[in-house]
Amino acid sequence: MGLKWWQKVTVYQIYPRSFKDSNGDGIGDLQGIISKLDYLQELGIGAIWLSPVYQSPMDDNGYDISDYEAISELFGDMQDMDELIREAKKRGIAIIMDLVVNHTSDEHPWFIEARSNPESSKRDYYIWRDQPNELESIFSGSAWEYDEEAKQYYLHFFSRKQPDLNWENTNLRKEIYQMMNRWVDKGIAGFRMDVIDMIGKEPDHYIVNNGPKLHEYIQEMHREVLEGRDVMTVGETWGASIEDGIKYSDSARQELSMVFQFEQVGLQHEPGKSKWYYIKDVDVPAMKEIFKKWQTQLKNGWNSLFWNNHDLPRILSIWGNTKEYREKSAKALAILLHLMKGTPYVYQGEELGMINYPFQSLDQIEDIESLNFAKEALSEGKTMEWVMDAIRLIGRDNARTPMQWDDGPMGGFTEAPKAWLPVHPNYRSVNVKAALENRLSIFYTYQKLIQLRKEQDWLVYADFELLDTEEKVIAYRRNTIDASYLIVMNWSDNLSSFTLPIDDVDEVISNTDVEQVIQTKTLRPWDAFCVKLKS
Ligand code: TEU
Ligand code: CA
Repeated sequence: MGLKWWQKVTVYQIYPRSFKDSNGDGIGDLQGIISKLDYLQELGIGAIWLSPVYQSPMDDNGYDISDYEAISELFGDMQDMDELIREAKKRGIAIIMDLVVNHTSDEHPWFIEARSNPESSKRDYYIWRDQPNELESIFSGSAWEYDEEAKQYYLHFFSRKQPDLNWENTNLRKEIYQMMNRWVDKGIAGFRMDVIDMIGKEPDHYIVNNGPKLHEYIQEMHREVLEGRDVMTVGETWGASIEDGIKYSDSARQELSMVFQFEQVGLQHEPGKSKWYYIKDVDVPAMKEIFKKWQTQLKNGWNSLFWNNHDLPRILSIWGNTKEYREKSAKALAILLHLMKGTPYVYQGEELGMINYPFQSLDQIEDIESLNFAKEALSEGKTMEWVMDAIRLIGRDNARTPMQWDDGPMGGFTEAPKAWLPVHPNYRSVNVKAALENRLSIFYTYQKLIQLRKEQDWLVYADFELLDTEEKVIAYRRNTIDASYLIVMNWSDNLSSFTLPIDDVDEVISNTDVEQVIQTKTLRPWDAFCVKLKS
């Protein structure tokens, strides 16, 4: 099998609200993104995953869509969108749209018609019951909402303004595929599919993810939209096991290019509990096992590689070091991840080493998931301190504070005196302008990793072999028939011992003095490197 274009690119995720504001309303927009395409080209990325820019009442920042084929006026219009696709293409950057088809907004015309008329053909596009069961919403509370107009309960796994779609309905599926086709015709290069593992749900049987018809629907989508088109698709699949990963991404099965699996993210919370019961200390041995599994057992499937997205805490704040080793730990985590097998993703600001925001009180919080959680937790007797601690570490707004462009007012994000979320106070030193001026910045480590991905095919092909090392050290080899690469990282603020198998090596990338590691057989805090082993 020949290489696919999406096996050699790095994807950059943009959260449009927070990337760059062009018109001074404190909210990022499409023209803002267009104005920064040269920057992204310099970073070297091959695709942008654009979080939703569709028309939306913005109850969940655009993941509640009221028109799949219109652009929210907050972000611009369809002309701006066409311009973005065109301008990105000129710079060798493909646009991947976020596809949110597990649910719509309650303001989508389908839902408006469905709730108002039981006879309408749209009624069955959603999931109605006379009585609710015990299913809970991921955003707290019951998953069922009584609708006065419909005189029935409808299902919503996210906010009550995000009614779930009923994928059992053939016409609904057809409408979705037609909409997707029109987007591909427009020149986009693929889709990131929001909670796609939920579309096969069977609410009466408490089946939410991985329902019995899930893969049937995805194969149908493949036939109706993706077949014969050179697009890339990535499914968001929180609970995917390795077997599920193979089902989705083995190309012979004609489903998706790859999925986001979240097993490593699971190490951030106590097993079996909600994400708000966090574990800050990283379990490095468990992490090694998860990497080993996904790197070696996916057979003909394909991985995605990521630390961050718009739902997760900034990686340095939970698993790196935000103080004396901020830059070094950022580079270490990047080197560790990007040299594995799979398509790497960079979330905006990750290439600068952005960190969580020091939120002080609930009135600084915008995210509906955090606000609903706070309300529920406080009503159950939890203290405000406990709630704020959890939000500060795990809350989604941490990933959503404005991108830091320079050391001017508002970090260069907006001309407005205030943005929709506050700018992180570290913007004076952590910003794009400063990063570009410093050859040793985190930015250039990412630039080099992205370049390697484009140039060196072993990153795609080579086998993965986990090495047996000290607890806090992760080391793996990538082996081809005629070459072997060694990647090492010390996930620690302390020294760790490590002996290279041979001392005649060629350095590929590092954040340290590899010669010194060889001589002292010691890794200093957050040391990371890749070397080609000679002979
Ligand atoms: O996220 C799916 C999802 O399950 C998240 O809500 C996740 O559990 C949580 O945010 C972890 O922090 C997708 C989108 O990525 C998210 O932004 C949306 O809010 C959600 O779907 C609904 O569309
Ligand atoms: Ca704006």
